[in-house]
Amino acid sequence: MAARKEKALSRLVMVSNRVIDFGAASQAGGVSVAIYDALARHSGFWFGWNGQVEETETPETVVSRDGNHTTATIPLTAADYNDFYLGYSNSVLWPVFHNRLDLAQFEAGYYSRYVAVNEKFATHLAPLIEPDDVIWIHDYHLFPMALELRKRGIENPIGFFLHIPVGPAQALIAIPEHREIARALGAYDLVGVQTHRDVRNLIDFLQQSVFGSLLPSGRIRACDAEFDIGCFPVGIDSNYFANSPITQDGENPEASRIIGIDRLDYTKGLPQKFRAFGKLLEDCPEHRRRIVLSQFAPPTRESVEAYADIRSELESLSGAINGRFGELDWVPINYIHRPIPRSELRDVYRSSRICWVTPLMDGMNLVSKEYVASQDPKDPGVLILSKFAGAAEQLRDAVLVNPYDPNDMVQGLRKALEMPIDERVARHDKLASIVCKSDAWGTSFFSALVKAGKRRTGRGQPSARVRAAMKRLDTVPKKAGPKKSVAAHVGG
Ligand code: GDG
Repeated sequence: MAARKEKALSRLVMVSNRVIDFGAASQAGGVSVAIYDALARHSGFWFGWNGQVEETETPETVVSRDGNHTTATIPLTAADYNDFYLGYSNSVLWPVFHNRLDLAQFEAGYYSRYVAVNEKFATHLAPLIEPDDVIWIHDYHLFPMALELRKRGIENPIGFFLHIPVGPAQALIAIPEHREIARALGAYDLVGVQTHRDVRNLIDFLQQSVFGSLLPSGRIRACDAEFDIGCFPVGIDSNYFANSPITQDGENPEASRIIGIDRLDYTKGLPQKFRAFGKLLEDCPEHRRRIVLSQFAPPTRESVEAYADIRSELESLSGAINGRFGELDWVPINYIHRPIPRSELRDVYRSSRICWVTPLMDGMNLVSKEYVASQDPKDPGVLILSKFAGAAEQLRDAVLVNPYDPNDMVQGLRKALEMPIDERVARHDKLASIVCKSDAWGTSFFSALVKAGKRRTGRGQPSARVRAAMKRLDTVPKKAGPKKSVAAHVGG
């Protein structure tokens, strides 16, 4: 009811680094999928980079319409692409937030271009904003966007959602510009993250970097600003995935398929998966010829060195395992370095006996939810899920594994392969009931943002409520415990 009213009154303005082509056959990437699904439920438009590199510092905003969807896009320059996208976003923020300080390139001096592209986005977006719009910024590329929009006079509610995990505060404060990032969060009304663990880590980071504190109201005070932090686990359009006519193992009754679908990223635990698969074939000869691992790993960010390394590591691992165990009529690993068309996704999920999801750290992981939603409830497959995926906080009835531990990975795979039908059905029922509810993600973030926006009556002019909260701040113990914050901040 409330959501319908909001739809009639306010436009939802989605902003992300990359706007996808709605007509394209296959789209790999969880952020685009999540935004696309949320925009199907709200009127509004999607602003961001069109994926083109053009040498103009003063590009025009191109507005286009495709069915019910409207996009407004600009190109980036080669320097923007290099320093903002490949550089600061994906060689500093991405590895650090995934707790991979060893891969972060702090020395490269990408930060000024990172801020400049955020300024460019804000300059092009600000004239498109109407007074009742609700603005929702996505992901680590755009931390400073709200600050830049505020500088341009935008007073609308602005929310931020971080799709990636929040690594430990000790990792985040290694970023030379970590105080600027913390300060940028203060320009939002609501900051959403995927899990309770992320809420705890983010509050810890704000406390350590800019002496942020948790107010009795449950809001956060940091850098002269006050805002909400909430946990909003991203979901999927489960109805779309539930409608597949394909049955289990329909294509190849001789060998059960274990499916993996991951962007080719070093956070996804793919070498660990391949090694564990080889170990299972070694340790349990009875499973040889009876299973196939089909791993789709579409390329991503190939100009970043760490991504080229993972590609060659996987090629060599799959080659070695296939060479060792393969036979004339059986190839154990089917490794496909291309995207699978979205139209084929649900049938592939449904016809696979197991989905094996092994990230070393992941914000949520939509593949795990898509697999659950695609199953035949009477004869469902088994989800094996890394404990370190955000989805593991919700999907407790998956077979949970530690991707760093080869023995645990092999045991998890054996358990899934040998699981009796009644246990598969019981686990699937519980998982499916959670996944079905998860498509309220966009609506719950939107509603929380509208509420958070109402609490603010003007920047620099604290409302009576904020003034009261600031007074009470004196009574807040300096080290407010994070446990309380988690209970106070569960959103969707
Ligand atoms: C980020 C966070 C968070 C993948 N390969 C193909 C393909 N995909 C689709 C999947 C799924 C999406 O892309 C991947 O989403 P994930 O959540 O698994 O992972 P990231 O891309 O890393 O997403 C993640 C997410 O944002 C949302 O907040 O969950 O933690 O890292 O929808 O189906 N789609 C097609 N072909 C492929 O080959 N068509």
